[in-house]
Amino acid sequence: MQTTYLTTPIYYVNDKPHIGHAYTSLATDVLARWKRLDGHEVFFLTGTDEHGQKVEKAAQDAGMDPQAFTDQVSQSFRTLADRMGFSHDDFIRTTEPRHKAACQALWLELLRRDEIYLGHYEGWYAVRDEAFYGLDELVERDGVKYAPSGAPVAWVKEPSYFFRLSKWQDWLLDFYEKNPNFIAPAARRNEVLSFVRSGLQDLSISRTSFTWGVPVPNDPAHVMYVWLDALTNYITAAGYPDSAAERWKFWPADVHFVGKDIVRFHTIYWPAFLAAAEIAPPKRVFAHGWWTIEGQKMSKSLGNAIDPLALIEEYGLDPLRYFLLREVPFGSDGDFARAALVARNNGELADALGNLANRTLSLIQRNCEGKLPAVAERNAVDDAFFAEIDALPATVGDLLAAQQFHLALEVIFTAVRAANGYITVQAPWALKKTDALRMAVVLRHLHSALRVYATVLQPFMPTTMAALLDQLGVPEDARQLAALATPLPGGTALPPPSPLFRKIEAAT
Ligand code: ME8
Repeated sequence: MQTTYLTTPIYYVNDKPHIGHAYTSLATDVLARWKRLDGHEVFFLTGTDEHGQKVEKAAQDAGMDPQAFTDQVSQSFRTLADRMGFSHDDFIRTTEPRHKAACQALWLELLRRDEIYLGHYEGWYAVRDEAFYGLDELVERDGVKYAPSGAPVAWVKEPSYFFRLSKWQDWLLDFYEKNPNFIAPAARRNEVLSFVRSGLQDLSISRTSFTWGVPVPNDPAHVMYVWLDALTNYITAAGYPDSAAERWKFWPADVHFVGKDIVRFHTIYWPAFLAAAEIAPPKRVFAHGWWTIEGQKMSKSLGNAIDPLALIEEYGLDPLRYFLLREVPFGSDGDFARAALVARNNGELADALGNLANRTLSLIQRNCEGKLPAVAERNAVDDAFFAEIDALPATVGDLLAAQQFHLALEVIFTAVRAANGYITVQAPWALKKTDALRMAVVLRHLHSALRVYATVLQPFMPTTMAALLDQLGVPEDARQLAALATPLPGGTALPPPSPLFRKIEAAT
């Protein structure tokens, strides 16, 4: 069986989750579900990043012990994953013993290969990003220096172990060249290339001014730099350092989904650490864009961070999942506006898809005694209608393989609109008296089309599409992509339809 390994970033537990975190994991979930539908054995990993200065400080601010604090905040990410319907196979926490063991094993391997040396770090550090910056990257306002992310930086001076990153510069450039799909989208790839070409310096990979981290083996005055610790999670979960582990077959990861803020860590440091330990690098890193809220940056100080749980409560889970991936091209920045969610829900889900299903299934109830008409021949008009539908699974598969979620939804809904055109022109309600045979054929064709839409939309809207497939009479073991090749037998009894989506009143 083909394997697929997909990951989300592991999220910092300094604060509770918001819509940005839900977004990255949602995209990963949709691809994981699609691959399973396509017969792959999937390993989908998510989790929380619990060490480092930023989390330690958040625990102090909350007046809590860091472990108790991370236990609590990590749980809120787990709750989010459950409420968003994510289908992850593992939820990793970096404070778990398995992860500490993997980090220490990787460290010792790098040390053994002379990829690490002890030195002294002096430079700029942003706790908010947990990142080191060169002076040339900073801007100064009112006497404070800021990183490009907007995070303030502070001068750090402490003994530190270094990773020989500079040594891997040429290897990295060669790797990017040979693997043009490693970094997507192209704009991000170009940024990384120019950063690496401008020259890499060795990377500080331990800290001594605080203790909340994985202790460096044989030198416990140092804790590992949180990004070395965090990135290692992707191999911890696959069983590292045990290459005989059951899950090691999933490595290298097929796609690491990340936001554009953390591209450098995933596409420079991570493949370099792995190459230095002679571990295969991941196949692809996709960096999506940034959500703003009603035109404003989401921030703690503005207090406008959107709680996904409240949105689920307000609009329902599947309309939210649909909207997030439909509204904005995956890779671009986007704005979260409630009016846009309402418009997509009402126009595309309730009107185009919901009404099509309801009209078709109601006619089958009323005019065909609730039984699915037999498989029928296609005439020329039907052939034209089905050309697009027959190609849909392959087209959607190609678009999802390129992480083009919005385009996948666009082609599916173009096909749904074509079916609305077909039902209007064929007017099966009028055929009842004039040509009952053709009426049955048209309804059967519409049913077949709906089965395709529901099947390919399952990864995006699992609950609602399960309900639609129930209404279409598709047995649970016939919901894979491959099952589309086998038509349902004519005469299958269909339950009376009920509405799939509700229209949302726009706020005035
Ligand atoms: O960076 N729009 O964790 P983090 C879109 N622990 N996506 C957003 C977003 C927004 N406004 N805000 C956050 C870390 N995200 C590290 C990762 S991985 C080995 C370690 C998403 O809690 C986006 O995916 O700051 C971003 O990369 C991630 O949350 C950052 O989460």
